[in-house]
Amino acid sequence: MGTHRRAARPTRRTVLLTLAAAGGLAAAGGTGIAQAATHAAGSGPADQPKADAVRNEFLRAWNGYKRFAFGRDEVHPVSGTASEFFATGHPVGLTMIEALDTLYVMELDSELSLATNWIQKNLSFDINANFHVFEAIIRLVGGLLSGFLCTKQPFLLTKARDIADRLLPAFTKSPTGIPFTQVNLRTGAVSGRTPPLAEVGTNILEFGVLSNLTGDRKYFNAAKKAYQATIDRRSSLNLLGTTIDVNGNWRDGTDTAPNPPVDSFYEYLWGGFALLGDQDLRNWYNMLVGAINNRMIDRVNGQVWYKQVDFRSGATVGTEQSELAAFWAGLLGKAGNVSLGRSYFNSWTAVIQKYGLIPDNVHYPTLTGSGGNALRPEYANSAFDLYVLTQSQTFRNAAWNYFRAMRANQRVTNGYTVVNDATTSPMPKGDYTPAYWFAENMKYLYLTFANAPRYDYSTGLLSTEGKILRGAR
Ligand code: DMJ
Repeated sequence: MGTHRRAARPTRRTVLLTLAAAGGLAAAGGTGIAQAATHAAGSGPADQPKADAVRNEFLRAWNGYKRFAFGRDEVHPVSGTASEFFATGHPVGLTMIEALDTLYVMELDSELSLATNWIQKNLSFDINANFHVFEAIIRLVGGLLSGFLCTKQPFLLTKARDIADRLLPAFTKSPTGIPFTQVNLRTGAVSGRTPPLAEVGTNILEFGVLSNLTGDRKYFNAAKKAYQATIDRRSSLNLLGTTIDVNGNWRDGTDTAPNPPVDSFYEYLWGGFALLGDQDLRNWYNMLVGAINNRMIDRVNGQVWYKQVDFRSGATVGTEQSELAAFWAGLLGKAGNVSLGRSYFNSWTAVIQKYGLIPDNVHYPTLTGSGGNALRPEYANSAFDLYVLTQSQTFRNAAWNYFRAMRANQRVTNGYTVVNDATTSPMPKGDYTPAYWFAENMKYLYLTFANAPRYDYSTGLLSTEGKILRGAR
């Protein structure tokens, strides 16, 4: 294998996806999430110069990782140092695991071999340290699974199963099935009794795929039980709080969707239905997101935002939006409401037009941003989702503007870095490339422009961490 790159397939792989499966149930009322609609899912013809530009920048940063942090979790490209994400002193080569399927779709095959060889020879999860369950599932289980689905190398599945088995006590030791937040990978000791909702639900894709690949339902069953235990405790408005303890008691009274730390709880209801065909997940998505869209949408100056509400009374308690919520635009589209997804995407585009990069937080009534920019992928994620659904050049243009702003403000000699303040000019640079940048930002951008032959745009499905869980070819 080499880093030689085949020409992108000229043919457009387009199929009419009937999204009626998600449709009908919540269409009443205008703000329902699922409309009986069909959309052409495909890539459109490649925009090769832009795809190449993205791939070159990925490779430049990957070389920075190899130079300063090979075998470590994450790179600090300015100082030329490295650090661990999960546990100090216990590297798991996180950036390599996160990058596997990106290397695959970019056809960087010699780099992919380097990473898989390192994983085969060096990666062990027999670690006497607490690992964060949610992060380990989306990054490590998901990364190894997508690596397996791309390369078919069996040891990647073996290692995915190994870490999943070590994480499973977080679910099985809970009285309700709502997971503890931390597990000691060697001893199985659990800790952390109050997960936010994203940490409760963001596992059914990885665990569902693992169950399908191994024939053992215990992974999927644990994930679904956690969802069921939480959704059973919804309010009479069909809204949820933010944090719930392992005994099933709410620890706050605010529904903050689609912001973190609840964001991907909802993403995985739709994704779990789309990938695994589970009808309960579809019905839960429609019920909960229908209520969110009916009660929490706040239209300000023609823009769509989501206010925070008391989940029992529906009373407004906040008007903030996290940058991470930008993924919601694509989710709405995938689940059948392209029109609302487009509107919400436009709100985020207004933030980009004002600041260049999206700051961490936005006070949306005045469109005032605050904070840095952690090289996050959510806007590019939605641009990709909406582009695939519509093939509208609008979303390719938006993705290109996002890429150009990132290149202008966050590029350093050996890669890319977070910035500490995204509201000033120039933006003060930090010294850190999060591993998810290799998994998400650059994959979404590349797939948006490339018409990549190794990705099936008509059936593809990516996890919350940008892992290809269906559609590798
Ligand atoms: C990623 O780890 C995942 O997208 C997760 O769901 C939330 N945020 C980060 C990137 O911003």
